Amino acid sequence: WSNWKAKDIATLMFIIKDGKILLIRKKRGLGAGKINGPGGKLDPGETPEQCAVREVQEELLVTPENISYHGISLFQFTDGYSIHVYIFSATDFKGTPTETDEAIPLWFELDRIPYQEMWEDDGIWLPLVLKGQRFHGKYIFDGDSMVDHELVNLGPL
Ligand code: 6OG
Repeated sequence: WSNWKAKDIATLMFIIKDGKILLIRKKRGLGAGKINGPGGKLDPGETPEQCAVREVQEELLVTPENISYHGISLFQFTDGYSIHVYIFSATDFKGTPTETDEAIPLWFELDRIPYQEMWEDDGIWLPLVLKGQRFHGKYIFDGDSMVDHELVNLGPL
């Protein structure tokens, strides 16, 4: 992984408020059909946090507030594709989560997160987001299947 460089850089944002987490059913792009956090690829000149906010605005028409940075997840697919994802959470937001061309908003109780409808890696690191931890993870995927992973917990935010 030392000379590894991702093809794409992207973000994920998890809004967690009143004991619930705001997820999306993704309508297009990588992982279409799955449940995930809102997020997407970095635009030129944008910081990861700016991208994370913009993507939630575009996908759900809400603006996350009181944002924390949790760390990165690196994904290598066996077909050669790779993506570096910066992960954020927020404890508040402005606006009303609204369906768009890209996503359907879904709220879940924190003990009912639908891991079976999410990317396989989420079950490994999303619990650390909920616990307010920082972390770095690396994951190898063959299509939709995770074939290897390494996760380092870096402690509290
Ligand atoms: P767009 O195609 O929407 O950007 N993403 C992943 N998220 C999780 N939880 N696990 C993965 O494991 C992922 N691979 C990609 C990052 C892609 C979006 O999909 C996320 C971005 O938010 C393989 O522009």
